[in-house]
Amino acid sequence: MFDWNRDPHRRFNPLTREWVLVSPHRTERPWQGQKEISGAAAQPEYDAGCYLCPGNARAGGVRNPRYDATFIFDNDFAALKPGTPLDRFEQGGLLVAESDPGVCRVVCFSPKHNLTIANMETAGLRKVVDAWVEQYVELGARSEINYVQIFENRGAMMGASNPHPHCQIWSSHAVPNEVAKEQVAQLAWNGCLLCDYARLELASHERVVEENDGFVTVVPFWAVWPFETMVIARRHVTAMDEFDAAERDALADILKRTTARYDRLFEVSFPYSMGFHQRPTDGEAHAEWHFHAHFYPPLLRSATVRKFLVGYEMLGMPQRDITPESAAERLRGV
Ligand code: H2U
Ligand code: ZN
Repeated sequence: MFDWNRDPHRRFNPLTREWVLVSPHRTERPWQGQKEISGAAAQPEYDAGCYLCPGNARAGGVRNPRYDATFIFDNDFAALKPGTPLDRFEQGGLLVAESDPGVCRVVCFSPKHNLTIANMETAGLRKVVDAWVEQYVELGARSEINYVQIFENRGAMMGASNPHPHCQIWSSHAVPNEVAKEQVAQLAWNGCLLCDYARLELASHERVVEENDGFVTVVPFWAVWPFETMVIARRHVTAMDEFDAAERDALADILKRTTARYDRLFEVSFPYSMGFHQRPTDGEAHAEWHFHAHFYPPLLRSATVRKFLVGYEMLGMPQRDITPESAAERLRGV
C-alpha cells in the first residue's frame, strides 16, 4: 500500500467522476513567481463610490433603495436574459449551439459595506438564507428555468468586482456543466451518494472541519483547491426549499464558522468562490440530489501565494500539493 502522506497518487471524485493528482510535499519548492498583495485596507461601513451601498446609483443609473437588510436586483449586465427564444443549431454533429434563456440577479447581504459572512451576525445571515430560498423557489418556478445557481465571489483574487457583501444568482434553461456531471454520478449511485459520503467522513472525522446539527464541513477526499471544502446537509434534502427553520439557522451558522476559519488561517479576509449545488428546477423530483455547498479558495501557503490551475492541470488533470487531511487539520487548528 502506498503512503498517501508521502507518495504521489491520484484520488477519484465520485461526484464529477474526475481524478485529481496529489503530490503531498510539493509545497516545499521555492516560489519566485507572482505574489498577491495581502491585507486589503479596512473598509468603511458606507462607501459613496460603491454601486451596492444603500442610496447609491448603479452603473446603469438606477438608484438603490435605502435598504436595511438584504437587497436583490436584476443584474444590470446579465449574462442570461429572459425571453431569449429557445432554439438549437447543429452542423455535422460538430458545430452545436443552443440558446439559453435565463435570469441573473445580485443579492446584497447587508447595507453595511464592510461586512463579510464571517463577521455578520447570525440573525442577519439567516435573512440572507431566507432570501436565497425565496429566489430559488421564485426563479425555479419559471417554466424556462431548469437550474438556479447561487454563488459568491469573495475577494479581488477571485474576481469579485466589489468588497460589499453580495452574491450572484444565475438561473438558466440549461443545467450547467458541473451540475450536470454531479447529476449523472448521483443518479447512477445506488442510494444517496452524499448521504453515504457524509456518513464515512463523520465516522473518521479526519477531514471534518466544522459541524452543527444541520451540516458538516469537510475537506473532500478528492479536493483540488488547497483549502477547498464542502458543506453537506446531514439530512437528505434535495434543495434548500426543504429546509426547516432550524436548518436555515444551521446553514447560516456553518457558513459563518467555515469562513471564520478561513479568515484565521492566514489572518486575511480569505478569498473564495462559493456556491450551492441542489435539485434542478425542471419539475422532476430528483431524489438523487443532496444539497451541498462548495468553497473553492485559491490561497495555497500564505496570504500572498495562490494556487494556479495551469500547465499540466489545463492539459492533463488537476493537481494538489498538500493532502486534504493536512488541510483539514490546519483548518481545525485555527
Ligand atoms: P461580482 O462581484 O461577483 O462580479 O458581482 C457583481 C455583479 O454586479 C456583476 O455581475 C453586477 C455585475 O454585472 N453589477 C450590476 O448589476 N450593476 C452595477 O451597477 C455594477 C455591477
Ligand atoms: Zn457598499
